[in-house]
Amino acid sequence: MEGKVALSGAAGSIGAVLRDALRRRGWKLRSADLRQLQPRGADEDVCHGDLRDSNVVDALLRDADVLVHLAGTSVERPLDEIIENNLRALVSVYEGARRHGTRRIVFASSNHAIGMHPSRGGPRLRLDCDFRPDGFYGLSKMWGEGIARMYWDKHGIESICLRIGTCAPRPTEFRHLSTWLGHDDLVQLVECCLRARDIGFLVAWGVSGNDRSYWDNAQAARLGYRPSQNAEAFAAEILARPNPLDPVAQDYQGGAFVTLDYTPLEERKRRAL
Ligand code: 15L
Repeated sequence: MEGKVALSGAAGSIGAVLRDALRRRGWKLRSADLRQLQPRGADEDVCHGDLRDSNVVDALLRDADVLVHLAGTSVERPLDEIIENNLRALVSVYEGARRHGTRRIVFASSNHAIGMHPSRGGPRLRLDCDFRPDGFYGLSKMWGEGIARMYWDKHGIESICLRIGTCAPRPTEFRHLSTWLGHDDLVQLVECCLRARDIGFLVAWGVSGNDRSYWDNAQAARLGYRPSQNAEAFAAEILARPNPLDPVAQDYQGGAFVTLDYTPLEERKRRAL
């Protein structure tokens, strides 16, 4: 699978890392974002616009073997915005993949699809754990993984759903000791997703080799991803600082997303009286 790679959301924080790194590694890119981009060389062409529009999707997917789909709302937002950007736009993208015979979509899912799992006391979560979304954003990633599954089963479009943790140059707080995905590992993981053969449908955790990881990637071994980064290297400095999360957020894997629009236990008890 060495043809052109379409990259949606190329101007976002993860997109910007991949855009440079994939080109440096010899991939030919079509980079897209809502905003107009300038091509960075002969190995890249660009397009822009709203992916709910099928003409924009056509421009994105024409002659592309594989799409790395990062576009969409990436934080908790009002439901209508999530529905438009993450639900409707994703159907539009997969319908485009049918029109263009796109072989594979690498879909940026998120740990927030499982964010209500407790952060302490259990074994690492396997990829077949229950969905426990921590908000509308997390719910939209369940939808995304569901769409990916359906378009493989019904239309033969391959997907790899990456449940990304905290993708950042370095971990900066206690939760990140578990959730961090370093940039080198991000690039390695995405290249594995581009190169792996006969994947069909697969879900993988987007996480570095953190000693304190919440997640177990054993079921995604056939991707060949071997993380080289470990948040533990930053543990001493992080542990010397206070944990910025409130006590409830500390109890759940989704961290601060959990306590947005959250009913505290005391209030639930009062209601039950
Ligand atoms: C995500 O899915 C978000 O896009 C990002 O903003 C971070 O909050 C990250 O998860 C995380 O959980 O740290």
